[in-house]
Amino acid sequence: MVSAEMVKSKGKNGKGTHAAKSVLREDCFRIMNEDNTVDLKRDPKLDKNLMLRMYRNMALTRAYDERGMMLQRQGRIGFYVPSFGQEAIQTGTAASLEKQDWAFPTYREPGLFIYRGASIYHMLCNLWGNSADVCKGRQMPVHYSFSDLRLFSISSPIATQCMQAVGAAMAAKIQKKKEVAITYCGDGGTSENDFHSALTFAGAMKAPTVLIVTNNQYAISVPFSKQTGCKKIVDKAVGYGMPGIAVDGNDILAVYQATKDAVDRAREGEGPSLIECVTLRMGPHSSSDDPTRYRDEKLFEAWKKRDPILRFREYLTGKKLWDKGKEEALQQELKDLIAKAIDKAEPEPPPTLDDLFNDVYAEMTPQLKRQREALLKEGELRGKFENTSEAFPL
Ligand SMILES: Cc1ncc(C[n+]2csc(CCOP(=O)(O)OP(=O)(O)O)c2C)c(N)n1
Repeated sequence: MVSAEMVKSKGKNGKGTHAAKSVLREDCFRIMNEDNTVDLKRDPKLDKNLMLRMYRNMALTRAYDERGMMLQRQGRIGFYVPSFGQEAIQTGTAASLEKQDWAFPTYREPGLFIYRGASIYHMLCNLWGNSADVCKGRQMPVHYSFSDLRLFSISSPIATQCMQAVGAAMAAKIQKKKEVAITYCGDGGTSENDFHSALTFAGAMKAPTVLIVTNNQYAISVPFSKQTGCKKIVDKAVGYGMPGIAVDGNDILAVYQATKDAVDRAREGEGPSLIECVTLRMGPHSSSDDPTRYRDEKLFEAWKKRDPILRFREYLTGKKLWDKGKEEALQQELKDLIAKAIDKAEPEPPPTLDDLFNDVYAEMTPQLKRQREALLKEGELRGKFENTSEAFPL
């Protein structure tokens, strides 16, 4: 098994092996060549079942995103955030974690949730904000939360999850538990105070945490060049006293290897790491955004050829682990799986008014009780106008 550090240091010698023209920054750690082959010496030779699981996860994430956007365009859900092009980052990092580890993701990591075992049905229930949703409709859509899978509820204010992850990592360290906390943020998130506070604490306390920055080159419409005076996010690692590595975010083998090394180091008490996964956001920021108004189309076309799913499929095909028949069967299976989950999730009833007040405290406070009673009364009164066009009080 090669390690990210080994290959990185060999990068200069091996330059010729992957120097075919790429839009990717030169400094990025990569295992796959631009033609999606892997040189024998660099091949991490991952377990076949692990690789097939990773491939399925990427394909399911893509299928889920496509369906999510479609549901929004059909007016069946209000909002969606796709993660097109970022499937290798989500899956590669997720695959490097153990069950006991904690994850503090952003809204653009559905593949992490899927890999760790979140059901598509429950994820869809979040999109509808219905009564079967884990949070009973009290979170934003696409802000999943699965505490049983150690997937922390997603924060809307960007980068706030970085501090939460470092706190969890510090707690694990104090309790002498072999648990690692991984967190994610975008290039835009690195301009937030929380990002810097998180790195300061993580470095100073040697917290067992891995900070993944997905540099997809845009924060909504703001290009990376306007985000920081630094050329690379990874350069910031040195200032906080931790190792940093930039990785080809569209090369799942490289993402997995770099994250696995960092997770292992954190678990062994060697402290935090910063990983910059370089990619391009291939879809809109969200279903409310039109990227064609600000996107560099040439860049988009160039990265389209580096689709992480296509690249990994070609690698697996070269290893005789995948073929056309298997691909067709998988696509059908995923289509059916999502359709079945939609059929079950869409008709679930909305949350009750009561749910606004439940689950906040173990015992409801007197103030909340009064507010609840007042609202239920209002609801009953409004109920009398059910057949008019007047909207429900919420
Ligand atoms: C503190 C804060 N400021 C602004 C916003 C509005 N906002 C939502 S997403 C976003 C862009 C984030 O970009 P980036 O961190 O690069 O992640 P990406 O969306 O590209 O995955 C902004 C500015 C917010 N949610 N929180």
